[in-house]
Amino acid sequence: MITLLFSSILVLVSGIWVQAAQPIESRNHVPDCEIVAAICRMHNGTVNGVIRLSKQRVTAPVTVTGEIRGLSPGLHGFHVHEFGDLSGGCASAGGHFNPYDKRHGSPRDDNRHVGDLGNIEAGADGVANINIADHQLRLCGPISIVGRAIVVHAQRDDLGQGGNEESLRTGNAGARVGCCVIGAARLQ
Ligand SMILES: [Cu+2]
Ligand SMILES: [Zn+2]
Repeated sequence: MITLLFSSILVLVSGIWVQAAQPIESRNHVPDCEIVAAICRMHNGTVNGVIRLSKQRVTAPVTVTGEIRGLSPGLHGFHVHEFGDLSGGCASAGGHFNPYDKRHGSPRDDNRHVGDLGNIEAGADGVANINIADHQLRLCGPISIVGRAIVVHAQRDDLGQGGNEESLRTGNAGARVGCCVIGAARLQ
């Protein structure tokens, strides 16, 4: 009996030790978090391009890279919107993805929508090169952006600094000139 008790304590203690000895990344591994790359192909008339998203490690930011053509030169609001529903064009993508019920802001703010990626800038040729690294975006888990939409706006996002109510909701970025649904992709 004492032997049984002792061996069960030993099993318990060694179990705790094994768990503690695992590196943080594998302890945090969630089985449904296998998507590490995603893609969004935009083709809205003249506004088109491909955006790739990926996360190389658990602790790494999500990178958003690619090129969008056909924009007017200058800054354009660039966000993840709530729904991957483009049945009514970009309008049916809903508002900025905001799972924590925060206000609109800059990607550098803590108080921001998860979908707030700031602005992209098109050159005189109408091409915007995108190269963003963001720590709030997720490609898996309960606040995954896979299946949601990326929207590009006609105007610049004021990042919540516009001094009016709309600034704290949308950044006054105006019409939606391009959108696409974020889908799972092979990691490249
Ligand atoms: Cu938007
Ligand atoms: Zn926002």
